[in-house]
Amino acid sequence: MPQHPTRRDAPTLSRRQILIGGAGTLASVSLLGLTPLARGQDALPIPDFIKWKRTDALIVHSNKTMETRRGAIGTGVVTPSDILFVRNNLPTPPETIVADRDAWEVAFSGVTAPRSMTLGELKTLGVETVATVLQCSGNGRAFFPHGASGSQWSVGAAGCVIWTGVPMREVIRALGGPESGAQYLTSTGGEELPEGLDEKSVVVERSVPLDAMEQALLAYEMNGEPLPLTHGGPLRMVIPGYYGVNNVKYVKHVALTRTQSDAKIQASGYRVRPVGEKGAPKQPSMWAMNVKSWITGPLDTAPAGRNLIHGVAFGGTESLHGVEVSLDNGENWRAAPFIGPDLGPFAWRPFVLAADLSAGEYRMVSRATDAKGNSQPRERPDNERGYGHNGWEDHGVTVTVS
Ligand SMILES: Nc1nc2c(c(=O)[nH]1)N[C@H]1C(S)=C(S)[C@@H](COP(=O)(O)O)O[C@H]1N2
Ligand SMILES: [Mo]
Repeated sequence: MPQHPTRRDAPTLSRRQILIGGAGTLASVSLLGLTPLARGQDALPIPDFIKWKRTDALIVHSNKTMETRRGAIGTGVVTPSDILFVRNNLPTPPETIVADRDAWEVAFSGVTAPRSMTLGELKTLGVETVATVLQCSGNGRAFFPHGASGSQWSVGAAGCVIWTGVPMREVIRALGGPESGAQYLTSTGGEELPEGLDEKSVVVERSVPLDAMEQALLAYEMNGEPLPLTHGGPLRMVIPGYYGVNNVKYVKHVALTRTQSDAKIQASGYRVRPVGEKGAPKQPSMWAMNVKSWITGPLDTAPAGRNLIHGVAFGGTESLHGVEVSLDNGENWRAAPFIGPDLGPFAWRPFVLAADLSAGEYRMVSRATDAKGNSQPRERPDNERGYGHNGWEDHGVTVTVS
């Protein structure tokens, strides 16, 4: 049975989170049909578009956001599609867009010979498979005490997924190469935008530095199956090692651009800034992910004796050097071996530490280090929107052994 979140997993909402900004914000939230954040997340109804999922493995935060329960991850490397988190900014497009997948069209611009291509044609250009961690920028937001606005993700807005798709560099080559001066790869989502709202304020359009193109895929399969509509089918941009938002679903336009998109989601959204400040283009954008790990079991209680303490670790755009586990909130650390196959630098690695535990209360934490020597810090990186949390202390679990 999947475990229910502990109190640390589901902190009480502050007044600020319930009010989410001023009157203008509330108006646009209701226009988009978002369910406001509410207490008692477990009581929220299961939206139709995720009825195919194992909903007992998910925590539903709104009708467009749901995360994987900490205890549902298990010790396999790949996150099954039916427990993977979902984060939609807009209503999910209709099933009709996956009725004839190969007919899906993508417009390419910012290249020597700009034109549109169908998915059928794209598939003739090349194929590659990559395993990546898909993680929302705000995964861990619930641990910030200042009440960062947005989905109150604990650890479950992340999964390790195998993508198959067309390498972007092959597509650009087929189109005669980048136009001179191109610096960013800009992808636009294909959702129909709600009427009456300024397009730039709602469109999912993200720019990443052009060198990310070397690894980028236009993915049409996820975990060996046609990409589900929920996760961006028929076609999605995958930027290995980058935060979720850059992995644009239902991608309909890919442009090599001199500047970053002026869409809100790029210009002021997903910008790291001090608590209390507004987002602006000069602040760091949520691009490459940082090194991170967390324990996935045991949770809450465990029997005295031998226990297997397990979790997941990843290095963002770097491969991992290792991971350590502490049973006393960081006083003493022990290296925890990885298990299972290494699916490459962008995948996560499950780890397991065997420990003989006597009765008592344990604060179990984990700390990963990447190949460049970057380790998870103890503290959370305080910032207005609660992005990029990889502090090990908040991510620990308290386990009563008896
Ligand atoms: N077109 C489109 N792409 C999108 C989004 C979206 O709402 N629309 N959400 C982004 C965000 S913020 C995240 S975290 C991931 C979530 O991917 P998933 O829903 O497949 O788990 O998709 C990204 N790509
Ligand atoms: Mo996200």
